[in-house]
Amino acid sequence: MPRFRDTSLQNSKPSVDRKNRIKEPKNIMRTVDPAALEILEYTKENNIITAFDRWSAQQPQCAFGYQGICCRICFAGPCRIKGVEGPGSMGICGARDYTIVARNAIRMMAGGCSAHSDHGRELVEVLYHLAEGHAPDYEVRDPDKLRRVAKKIGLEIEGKSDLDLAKEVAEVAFEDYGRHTSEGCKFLKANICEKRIKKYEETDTMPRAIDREVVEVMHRTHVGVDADPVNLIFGGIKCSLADVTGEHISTDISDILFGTPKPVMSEANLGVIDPDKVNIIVHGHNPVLSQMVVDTARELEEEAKAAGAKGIGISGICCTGNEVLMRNGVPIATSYMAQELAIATGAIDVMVVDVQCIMPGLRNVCECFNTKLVTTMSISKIPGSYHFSFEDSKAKKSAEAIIRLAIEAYKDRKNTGRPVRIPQFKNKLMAGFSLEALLDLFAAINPDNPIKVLTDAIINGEIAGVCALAGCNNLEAVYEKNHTEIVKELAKNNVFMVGTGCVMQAAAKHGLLNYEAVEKYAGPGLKRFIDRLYEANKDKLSDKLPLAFHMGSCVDNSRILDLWTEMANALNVDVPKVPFVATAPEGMSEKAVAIGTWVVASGIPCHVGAMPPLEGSNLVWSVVTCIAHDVFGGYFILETDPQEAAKKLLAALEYRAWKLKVHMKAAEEYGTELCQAF
Ligand code: BF8
Ligand code: SF4
Repeated sequence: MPRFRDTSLQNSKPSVDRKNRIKEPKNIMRTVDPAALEILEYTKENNIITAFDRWSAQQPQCAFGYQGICCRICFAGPCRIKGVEGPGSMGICGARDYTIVARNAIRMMAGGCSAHSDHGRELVEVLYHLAEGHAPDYEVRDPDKLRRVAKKIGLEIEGKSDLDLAKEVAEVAFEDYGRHTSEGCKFLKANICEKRIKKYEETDTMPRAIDREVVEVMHRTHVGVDADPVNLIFGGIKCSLADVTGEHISTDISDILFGTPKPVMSEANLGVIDPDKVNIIVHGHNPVLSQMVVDTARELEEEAKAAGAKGIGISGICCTGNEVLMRNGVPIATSYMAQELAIATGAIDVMVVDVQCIMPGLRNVCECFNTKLVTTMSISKIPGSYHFSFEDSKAKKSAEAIIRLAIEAYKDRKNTGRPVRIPQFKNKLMAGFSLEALLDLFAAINPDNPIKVLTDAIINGEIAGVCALAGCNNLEAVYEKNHTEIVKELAKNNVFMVGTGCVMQAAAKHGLLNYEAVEKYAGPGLKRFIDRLYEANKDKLSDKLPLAFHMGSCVDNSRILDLWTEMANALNVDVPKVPFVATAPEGMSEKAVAIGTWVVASGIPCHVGAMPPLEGSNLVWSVVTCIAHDVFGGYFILETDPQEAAKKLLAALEYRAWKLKVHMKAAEEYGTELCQAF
């Protein structure tokens, strides 16, 4: 770990111990979101069970599982680590706490990698089928991005048609899933700096192929294979770097097929729902589905009006919501933890879902309100819901059928006079900041070297550094409390923030993604920086810039990796020297575990605000919070208190900015190379 000015922050342990972490477990009103609170009052009165009730019913949760020392890898178990000595200190096979914790953790990484990468594979397949003429409803909407991506991964682009190039890009991507040699994944190597490539090669963490690394994790964690916690964790890192490869493929191909996001205005929270429209919520992750629903809805608007509705109202939840927000300005209904509460407004006609973060509990709530729940992917079905198979060869037809189902459900809702209750809370937001869009803003100030606008602002002390906001909701933290408190605290301390996923939906819902938030919360340096960016770009922006910059869905964390890579290259250092931190204030999913791990392996301090199951092994704990820094330059900050977390993030930024400036000054004064130590 680096040495901070405030030595009290040096402690790698969280400020609150396990027993005191959860306050009032029987109170289900665990949120600071006023819209969610209003609906929770209603669900409570009417005995409608949601995640908030189920979380409370699960308390207290099993302490073995919570700490990661329950092993169910073979059915001689389950085994639990019951003490520090004797036979009870090991599983039946002799696995120690450190083996069990490390094995469980890297299996989570493999789960995350599988989810992100299979999402990416769907996109590669659409691109490939499009090039082959078998996906007629899709097109290359951003041919410039296609050429940029092709060039980056080493393809010759001159004289080739879009479709020919699309096919070649898809083939390279397919190869990244199943290569048999060990030269490393192309979509990873093309997007990281030379020094990181060397680091991963030296530490044997360069992924060979995405599928292979997932399989290897499953193999090495099988009963009686890898028992060495450090070796296991390095295997997990390799798999997590395969995860970011899959994420990068997802982002690049989504941009090629659906367009690279540009700044766009919208709104967020349940108040965006208009009861007089045919209301469809798109939920899940894959834009292959949601973008088609959005495009098709525009064409069927008249049918909805003929049914007596004002039109078709689409809103989003989770990352597919972020995808269509970024490219079309589709409003955000809410985020992961409140997905059932959106249904409990009574105003939703169809919720259409694809994959990931879709609660099975939705089905019962839909039943109460006659909302049609539509699954679309063969690997993701929910008993009792409708299933409309979504294949890229007939994507538009499926989208039309889903929208017509919603129109029928709307008529039914109006005929039965079903009451609706829509909390009147929503906030204006600006999103759409792909890396291209961000660099475009910087280019208005420095056209020759746009990224220098950001790095200079750090070097001259105007801003403290950059923080990436990412991740989920977890009721261990009060819903959206960690998110909002951390954003406000970092803003006050002049941190430039970018972000993805449910944390950005929280920020949007709470009015933190607009200029009013800059006026209210930004420290003087950050405000000056954001104002300057706006002044230079005001001709092309429809509003002033926001407090934090929404970069998209969770796979779009790849855009954030590109941002720190640009910064590292501009500063002529490796990533661990860049004043950049990350936080998942309410992390929850396996995907978040994989992301956090590649963030750390990239050389970035990464805070997680809900406790991952690691506390059962001091050894593993010290590897991820301390030793990781020595090897990769990044490390985990595991801290459940949002104010303490903000202090630790700020300390990490202060340390990095200070050290970078000292080294830059020394290099200048003595005419030496810039010191690369971190
Ligand atoms: O991929 S932030 S709860 S929606 S896992 Fe899920 Fe977490 Fe939300 Fe998006 Ni990401
Ligand atoms: Fe128990 Fe070992 Fe089987 Fe795990 S792998 S359940 S520790 S016997």
